[in-house]
Amino acid sequence: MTAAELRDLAIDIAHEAGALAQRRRAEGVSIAASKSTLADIVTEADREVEALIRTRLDAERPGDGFLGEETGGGEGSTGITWVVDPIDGTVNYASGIPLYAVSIAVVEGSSDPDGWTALAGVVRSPVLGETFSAARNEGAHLNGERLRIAEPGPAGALLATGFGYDPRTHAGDLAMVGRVMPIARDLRRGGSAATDLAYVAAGRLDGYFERGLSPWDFAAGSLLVQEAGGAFLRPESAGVVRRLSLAGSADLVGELRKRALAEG
Ligand code: LIP
Repeated sequence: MTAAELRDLAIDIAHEAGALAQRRRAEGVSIAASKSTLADIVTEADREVEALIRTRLDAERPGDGFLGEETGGGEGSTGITWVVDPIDGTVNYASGIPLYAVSIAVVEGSSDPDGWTALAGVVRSPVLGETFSAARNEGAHLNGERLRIAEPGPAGALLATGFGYDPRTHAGDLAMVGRVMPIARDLRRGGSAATDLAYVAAGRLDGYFERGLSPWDFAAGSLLVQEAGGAFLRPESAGVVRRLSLAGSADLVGELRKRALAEG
């Protein structure tokens, strides 16, 4: 399968998965458990949506690897791995905030972000009816319209960020925000990294920065940004806990890197 064919399969699966998430939302959300901290919840729907995606892939791409937020996974025999966040923005989802998305990426070479090559990515926002998609060297699109990142205007960069589920990390992240704000026009905290990255690709946001993302949070969004002419960077070495993720134009990412990593 070509990258474009893998993208189209991911789009089809993400649409079905998004519809299921929306149905379960309408029926009422039940919290299944807390994970790393009390705030880090998983709903029954997260698990059910991931199971649906996995079942589709087992049938249509037997032999491929899988790495999902809820069930983990492993590498397959084909060298291709699907990296899946069934509902990115779970707290939004559980709270009735419509900013959540199904994120599906297809990578080759490794299931480790430092070693993989992303081939295709889809971020499906079911409530807003938006499908952000990209295939390697084929560009990024929103519902078929080609996407291009934006450059910050004279008022500064419109940025998004996020905070982890461990309250002990909040002071450090807020200090980082303080170092970055001098170049910002304003800040958004949307609650879904995949959606934030899709909005950077679409030129709705100029840039994004956050510590501590998991591979499934950025796998699809990072390719969207790159295929829309932007840069996605995780500047620190693999051993750093809660690594920093940056997205935007190459110049903005350079400025974000300098400020975010400056001794605070
Ligand atoms: C969330 C990210 C968000 C981040 C949260 C969490 P989840 O992913 O999308 O940007 O701030 O801490 O990681 O848990 O909803 O899949």
